Amino acid sequence: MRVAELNAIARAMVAPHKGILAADESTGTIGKRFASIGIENVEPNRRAYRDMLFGTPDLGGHISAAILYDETIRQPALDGTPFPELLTKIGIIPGIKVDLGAKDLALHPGEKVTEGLDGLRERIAEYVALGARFAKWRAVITIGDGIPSRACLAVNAHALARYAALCQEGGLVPIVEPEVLMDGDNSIERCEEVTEETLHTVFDELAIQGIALEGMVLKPNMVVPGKKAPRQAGVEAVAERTIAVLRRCVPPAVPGIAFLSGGQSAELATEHLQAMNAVANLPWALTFSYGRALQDPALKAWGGSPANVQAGREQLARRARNNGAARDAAYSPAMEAA
Ligand code: 5MM
Repeated sequence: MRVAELNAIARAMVAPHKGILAADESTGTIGKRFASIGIENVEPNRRAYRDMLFGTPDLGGHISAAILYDETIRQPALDGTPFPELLTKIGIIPGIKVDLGAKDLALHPGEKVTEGLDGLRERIAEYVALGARFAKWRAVITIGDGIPSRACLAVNAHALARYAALCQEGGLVPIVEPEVLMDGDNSIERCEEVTEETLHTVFDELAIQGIALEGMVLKPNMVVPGKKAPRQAGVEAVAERTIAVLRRCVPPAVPGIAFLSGGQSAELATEHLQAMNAVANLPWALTFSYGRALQDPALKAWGGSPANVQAGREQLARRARNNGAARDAAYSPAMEAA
């Protein structure tokens, strides 16, 4: 596929008023989400849950694209329409998580490397035939004593770039997701340092492997202190440090940056996005590609019961609307009451 076509898809993924719904939880991860509301992790429940999400009226008004998991891209909605077809009909671009998860990195205790490159060319061809227009691969970087190591950054950046090359060759826009986790007790300064080194390493490797930056979307973490850090940071500090790091590392040829939420509360993730978009003259579109921060309120309201489908959809619609406003720097917390 030509770079112009990849670029058109990437720009549509980060279009004004809109962002990306990350609904690509693997079977293990969705099991943890379901456990939090006491429902069983079986195929009919996963199908009913994704049907609840994707059936939200007017979802395409604020959701540009949805990331699916292998099971979901092959699954029909409750009315029998395959999920990718249902999404396309309502103006949402279907995409697919193609990594096979983060595994322990040999000789580097406490660190991970994401696997899934073997056979990826063939899997991409199959996903294109199933309707996918973009893909996602997530690398996980942990902050701790003496980590991340250079080895961890190098292997994860290399894998991200090889994945991105296979995607572009096969006609999919790669979402490149190097996630610096926010689980520890580190300071915001340390997160800034590690995020900067991670992004530099990733963009070096993307350049080495010939990736067309115009045909990709970056999905980074925001620069935040670890969840267990004694000193938390205000919204403005997070926005300033995140923008500063992105300006140092991300070439303006990249059409858009779609943040992960990483465990932030739903409303805080929206406030952070708003504060970043309030900064003038950014060289890229800045939007959301949230999983938990879009889905958690809907998951809780739904609770696994068909009687609560509408309640769940109302919660997802609210998060999509408010994050869509933050994408345009038009959000205020007062909108939560509306
Ligand atoms: C939706 O969650 C994805 C989970 O994938 P695994 O099942 O492989 O762990 C995850 O990659 C997600 O797309 C991003 O981390 C963004 O989600 P959050 O919840 O951090 O916004």
